[in-house]
Amino acid sequence: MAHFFKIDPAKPLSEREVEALFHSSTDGFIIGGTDQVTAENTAFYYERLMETDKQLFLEISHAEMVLPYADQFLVPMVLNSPDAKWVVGKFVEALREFSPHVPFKRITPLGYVILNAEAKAAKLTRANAALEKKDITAYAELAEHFLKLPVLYIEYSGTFGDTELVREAKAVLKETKLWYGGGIKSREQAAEMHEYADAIVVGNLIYENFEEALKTAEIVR
Ligand code: 1GP
Repeated sequence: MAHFFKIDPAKPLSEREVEALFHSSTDGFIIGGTDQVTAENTAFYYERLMETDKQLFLEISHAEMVLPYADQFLVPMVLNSPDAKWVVGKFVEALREFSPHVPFKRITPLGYVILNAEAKAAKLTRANAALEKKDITAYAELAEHFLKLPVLYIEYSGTFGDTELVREAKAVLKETKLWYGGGIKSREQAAEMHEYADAIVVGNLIYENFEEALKTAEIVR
């Protein structure tokens, strides 16, 4: 069971806040965002956060975010996009360009299922967010048995998700871990989702209510 903070390189964090995040109970940090993410702001936050003794992942949503010195990369494949570009196409392009210098051992592919239709990532990838329990179970089985992905990421960014749906997905997973992210605004919500997911990810709350964001990490103490 784990808790991660998602740090958006396009949003400001003070030195004091970075220190407080370091001293929180979280298991680690994922640097990732959708808008206005550049090589410069990604490097700025990566270099500040790399002093942590917690886990630190760089989630790649744009090629310019790739920092060669980063230790662990997360690569999201949007399983419920109808556009193959977001499932495999982008990665084939990147592999063509960077082969044979791709550090496969430092890359964790994430099978994203985006379930908030209003989220920017959902719009960008045209993800089919109108999924029923049977669909989400099918995606979970696809991730585990066909694609053999290490992580299925249920993404509700901006809104708190359906715990029942998360529970159904988790019930069919054995090897593949379930990470949940989206709309966690309190310690209570963090604890609730944490019952079903192997890891929860807290993003926007860091920028909306910093003190409450810190409290969400206490659930893994
Ligand atoms: C975003 O899933 C994360 O990718 C977290 O979502 O910003 O809504 O917490 P929030």
